[in-house]
Amino acid sequence: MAITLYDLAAAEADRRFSPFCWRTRLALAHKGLAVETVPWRFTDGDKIAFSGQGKVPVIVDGGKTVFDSWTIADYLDATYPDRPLLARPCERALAKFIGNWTDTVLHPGISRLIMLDVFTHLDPKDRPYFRTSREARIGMTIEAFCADRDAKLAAFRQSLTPLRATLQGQPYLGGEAPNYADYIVFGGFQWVRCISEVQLLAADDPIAAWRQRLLDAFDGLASKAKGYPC
Ligand SMILES: N[C@@H](CCC(=O)N[C@@H](CS)C(=O)NCC(=O)O)C(=O)O
Repeated sequence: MAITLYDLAAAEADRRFSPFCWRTRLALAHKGLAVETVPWRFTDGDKIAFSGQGKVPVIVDGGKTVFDSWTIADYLDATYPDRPLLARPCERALAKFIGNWTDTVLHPGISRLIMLDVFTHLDPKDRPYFRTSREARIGMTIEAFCADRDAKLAAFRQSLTPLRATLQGQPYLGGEAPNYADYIVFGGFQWVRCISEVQLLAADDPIAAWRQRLLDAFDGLASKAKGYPC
């Protein structure tokens, strides 16, 4: 039986843009597990109330409900040990750093470039909630937060130096093949591709070559998803 994934959607039900849900999508694909996704919007709290919290991703696997992308990755490795996402405890420990860097450096940098694009793509019923909750967090309007995007892009690209230097010397963060660390970081780039026309990376950036490898992975799962060319 397929695993059910509650997956953040924009106004168009097939525009799936959550960086956290993309981690889980790729983790499920890595395992070769069948998935059925359910589009979920920010104001659909009641649809995932059974999980006891209010954020996606949430998966339901038979009788088991699991939420939080990291907990889901652990669950998948424990339950389906073939094709591990993180093969050894030291790999998992290093992936924790990657996750924290992604959540506290990469995602905030991306937010300043695309939060307005997220807002304009949302279902109208989600917009007041999104504006109020995000503006309380950032302390200004979404429009002010995202102003002067071109000027911010150069600094954002510069902030990717450690990622670029790593991917100059190896095809994936996991080495010769992708592991969950790759999916964590890639989720951020896929968030952008699904919701914004901004060109995050120069064409000759080694990070762009890595992103393309992951867009092509699993029969083009990420590249076939609704988004913008990059
Ligand atoms: N730590 C969680 C974060 C999940 C998360 O923040 N999900 C967002 C979508 S990208 C969400 O559901 N937000 C609901 C809200 O802001 O009300 C994870 O890794 O799964």
